[in-house]
Amino acid sequence: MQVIRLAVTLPKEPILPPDPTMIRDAEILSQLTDTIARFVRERLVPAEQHVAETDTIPEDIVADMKAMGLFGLSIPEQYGGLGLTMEEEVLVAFELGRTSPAFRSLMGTNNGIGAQGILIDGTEEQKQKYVPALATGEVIGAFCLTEPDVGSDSGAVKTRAQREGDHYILNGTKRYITNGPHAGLFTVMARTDPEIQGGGGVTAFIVEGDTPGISRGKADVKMGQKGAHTCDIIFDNCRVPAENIIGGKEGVGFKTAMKVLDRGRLHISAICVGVATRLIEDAVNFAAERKQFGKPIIEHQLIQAMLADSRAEMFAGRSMVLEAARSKDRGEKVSLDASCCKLFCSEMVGRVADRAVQIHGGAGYMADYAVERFYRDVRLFRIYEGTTQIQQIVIARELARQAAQS
Ligand code: COS
Repeated sequence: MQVIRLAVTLPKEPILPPDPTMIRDAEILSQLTDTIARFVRERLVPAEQHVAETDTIPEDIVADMKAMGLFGLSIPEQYGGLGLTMEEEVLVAFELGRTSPAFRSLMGTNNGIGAQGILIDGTEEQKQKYVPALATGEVIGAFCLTEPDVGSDSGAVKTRAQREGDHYILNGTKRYITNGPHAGLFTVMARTDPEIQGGGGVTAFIVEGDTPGISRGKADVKMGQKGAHTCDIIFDNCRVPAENIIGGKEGVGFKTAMKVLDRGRLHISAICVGVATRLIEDAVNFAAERKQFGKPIIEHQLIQAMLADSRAEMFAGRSMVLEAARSKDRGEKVSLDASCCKLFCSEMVGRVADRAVQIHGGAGYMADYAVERFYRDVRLFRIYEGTTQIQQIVIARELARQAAQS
C-alpha cells in the first residue's frame, strides 16, 4: 500500500480572523484532517485486529506514521514538526481517535508528554538538541512521573536526584511508563531537595535512554490497548549532567509536569471524542443491519435512545474540547477547563462504549466485534493523565480559589 504523505505545510503566519492564533489556514487544515482520516480508515482500521492479537504495531505502519510527520504534529516548525495549534491538534485527534488507541499512543508521547516538558520550560539549547529527533519519530519520548508509591499524589515523588559535581545521581523506580520499552529519551521528575516534602522539592530532568544506570522492567500486561506498551523504568546510580535540568532550574519540575498535563488532558479528551465517534458509527451500522422482532433494531426506540444519548454526549464533549483548545491558543490558563474536558470526555466515552456493547447484544461480548476491544481500551482514559477524581479535585480547588479572589 502506498504511503499517504501529508503534503502540507501549515503557514507560519496566521491568516484567519477573528482570532489569528488559532486555525491558520482552513483549507490546508482540512487537507491535513482529510489525509489523516483516510490513513485511519484505509490503513489503521484494517490493522486493528492484528495489532490486538500480536500486541505489536507493524513496522511498515510505524514507518508510514513517521513519513507522514505524525510524530511531530504539535512540535513547532523550527524543531522539525508541523507546529499545530491546540485547536488544530484536537481536530486531528478527533480523527486519530477513530481507531485503536495503540496507534495514537506510539506517537502521542512525542507530540505530548514526552516533548512538552522541554518545549514548555526547556532552554533554547535543550529544545534544539532534543526535540528534532522526537519530531521525526527517530527517538521516542516518555514521561516519568508515576512511581510504585506515587500515583495521584504526584508531588510526593521519591526518586532521588543527588548533586555530585556537575552531575546528578538518579535513584528510584518509575511505573507504568507509556512507551517505556521503546523510549530513547525520558523527562524524569526527581526529588532534588529531600527537605521539601511536596512538589517544591522536585526537579525535571532530560535523561537520554542509553545513560548507564537505566534499566527497563518487563512490559506490563494490560486490560486493553494492546500494541501500546508500558513498563517500569529503573534508575540505579544513573548519572545525568546538571545541564539536563529542564530550564536549568531546580525545584520547578512539578510545575512543569502539571503544565504538561494540562495540555495532555486536552489531547486525551479529544481522543475520547474520536473513539466515541467511531463507536457510535459501529453501533449505528450494526443496528441498521441486525433485525429482531421483524425489523432492524435501529427502528426500536430503546436502541434509538442509546444511540441518541451517545451522539448528544459525544457532541457535548467535542464542543467543550474545541472551546478549551481555543482558549489555550489565546494564551489563557486552561487547567480548570482541561480537567472539565478530561473528566467529561473520558467518562462519556465509557458510557458510549458500554451502550455500543449493549446495542450489539451477545455479539458485543465477542472478540469478533471491535466494540468488545474498545470497551476494554477506553477504560484507561478515566485513569491515566489524572483520574476522574483528580480532575474533580483540580476543578473544585480552582473554583474555591476563584471564589476566594472575588
Ligand atoms: N500549572 C502550573 N502550575 C501548577 C499547576 C498547573 N496546572 N497545578 C499546580 N501548579 C502549581 C501550584 O500553583 C502550586 O504552586 P505554588 O507552590 O507556587 O503555590 C504547586 O504547583 C503545587 O500545587 P498543588 O498544591 O495544587 O499540588 P498538590 O500536591 O496538591 O497536587 C494534584 C495537585 C493532585 C492536582 C496533582 O498532584 C495531580 O495532577 N495529580 C495527578 C497526577 C497525574 O495526572 N498523574 C498521571 C500520570 S502522568 S501520565
